[in-house]
Amino acid sequence: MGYLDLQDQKAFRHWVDEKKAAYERRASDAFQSLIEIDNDGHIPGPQMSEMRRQVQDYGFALYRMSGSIVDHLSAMRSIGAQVGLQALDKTLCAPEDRVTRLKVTESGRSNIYIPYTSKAIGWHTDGYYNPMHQRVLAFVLHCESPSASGGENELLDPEMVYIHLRQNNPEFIEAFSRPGVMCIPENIENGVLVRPQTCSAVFMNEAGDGQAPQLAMRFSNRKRNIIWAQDNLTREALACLTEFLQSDSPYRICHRLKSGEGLICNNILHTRTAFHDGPEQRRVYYRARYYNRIT
Ligand SMILES: O=C(O)CCC(=O)C(=O)O
Ligand SMILES: [Fe+2]
Repeated sequence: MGYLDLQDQKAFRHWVDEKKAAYERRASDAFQSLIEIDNDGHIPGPQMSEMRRQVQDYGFALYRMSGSIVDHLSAMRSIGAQVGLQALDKTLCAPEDRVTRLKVTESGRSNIYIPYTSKAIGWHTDGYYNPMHQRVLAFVLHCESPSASGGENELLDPEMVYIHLRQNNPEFIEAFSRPGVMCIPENIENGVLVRPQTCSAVFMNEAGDGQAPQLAMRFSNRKRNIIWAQDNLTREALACLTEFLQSDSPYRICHRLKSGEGLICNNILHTRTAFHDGPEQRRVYYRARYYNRIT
């Protein structure tokens, strides 16, 4: 039982009411849209409670470190550790470090991943191509230095997407809960298998036995390199989802991080707009991915 159970309409309706009430609180003047923390990343007690509350309500929280910051990287690691995030994702690009420095790569390589360019990135959750035993359930995105212009992030809580789809047609949830609904083909670079094919559901409940539901989502709106199940229900579910992502929903939050600001989240949907680096104003972000959630 619980609000992710399609049979339990009562729990679902109650949860929808709670989620909507949380967005009404967001609109009030008292709402802390940037939680102030110390310049070494330490999160004081009241701010910690607020951060956890916001992650519970919206899937994410934004923080701002006050004062001059000596070491952005260690501050960001400390932020993750304080909210209980431990297992850092080993990415293709930062195998030894597990925290990725995102900035425009100037080398002449033709197959640079989009995050290392100044291009826009469409709606996705992080690590949507990861094998099932390395599911990215949370990430921290921290800004050391913003671009000269552009490079905003839009954020959307997968729980609001789930609600929208279920209210349109509960069968969309069934379609998106099938473990093979979305497949990412293997990745071969220079003849070497870097990653095997991965198939998964879009919506997963990460809760252990007896725990409250914990919705996780895997998604990318890229057209290339994603093989969707070829049935009508999946096609309709995907159309409904895509339309929602393109619409002006009140649950989408847009923010451009300034130096010392960051996003901490349970791997919510996000985008990035294209940006321009100036000669003395280059965008430098850090990104850390985790296999556990903020609870
Ligand atoms: O650069 C950004 O703002 C976000 C990058 C991103 O979403 C990613 O690397 O997965
Ligand atoms: Fe991302």
